Amino acid sequence: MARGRFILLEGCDRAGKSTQCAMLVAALKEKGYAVELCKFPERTTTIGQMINAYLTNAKELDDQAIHLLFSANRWEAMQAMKNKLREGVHLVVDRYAYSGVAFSAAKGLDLTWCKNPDRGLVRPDLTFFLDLPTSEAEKRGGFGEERYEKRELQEKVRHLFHELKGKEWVMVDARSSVQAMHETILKTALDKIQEAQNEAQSGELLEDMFIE
Ligand code: NYM
Ligand code: MG
Repeated sequence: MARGRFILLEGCDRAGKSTQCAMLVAALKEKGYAVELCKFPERTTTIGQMINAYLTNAKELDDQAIHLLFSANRWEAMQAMKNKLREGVHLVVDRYAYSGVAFSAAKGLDLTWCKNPDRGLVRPDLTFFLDLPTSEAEKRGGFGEERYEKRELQEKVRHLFHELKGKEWVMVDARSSVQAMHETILKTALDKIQEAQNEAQSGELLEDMFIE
C-alpha cells in the first residue's frame, strides 16, 4: 500500500484556504479515499491556546517566542501526522511552515533563523499557493479581525511566500471562483495521489522540510 500524500494549502489571510480545504477533503472522501484535514495553528492544544490568545490580542508575546510556539504546534502534531501518512491516509493541511516563516520574517526576523525550528518536519508532497492581491483580500469579510490582518504586513507576507516557493508548489489564482479553484485543486491532487499509487515503491516520507 502506498503511503498517504501530504497536500498543503498556503496563502495570505482571506485567500480561501479553509473553504478549499473543506471542499477538497469532501471530494476525496466521496471518491472513496481515506483523507483527513489538519490545520495550523491547531488552536485546541495547550500551545494552540497560547497562540490563539496572541492572535486575538488577548496576550502579548515577543516575536521570537510566538514564532517558536507556532513551530512547536507543528512538532506536537508530527508523530500523529506521520502515522496517518504511513497508514495510507492522505492529509489535507491548512497552513504549515511556509506560513510560519513568511509571517515572522515579515515582522523583521531573520529568514534563516525563522526556518530553523521547522527544519526536519515532514515536507508536503504538493503545496497549493492561493495567491490573492492584498487589495482584494482587504475587501473580503472578516479582514482585520486578528493580529497580522493589516495591509502592509500582508504585502510583505505575500512577497516572502513567493520567495519561499518550493519545487512542489502549484500557484492558484485566488481571484477565481470558489468552484473553478476547487476543480483545479482537485484535479492536481488526484493526479498526485494516482501517481503515488502507480509507483512500484510506496515511498518514504519526506522528512526534510527546509533542509537543502
Ligand atoms: N500564522 C500561522 C503564523 O504567523 N505562523 C504560523 O506558523 C501559522 C501556521 O496565524 N494570520 C498566522 C497566519 C494567520 C494566523 O491563521 C491564523 P488562520 O489560518 O487564520 O487560523
Ligand atoms: Mg486568518
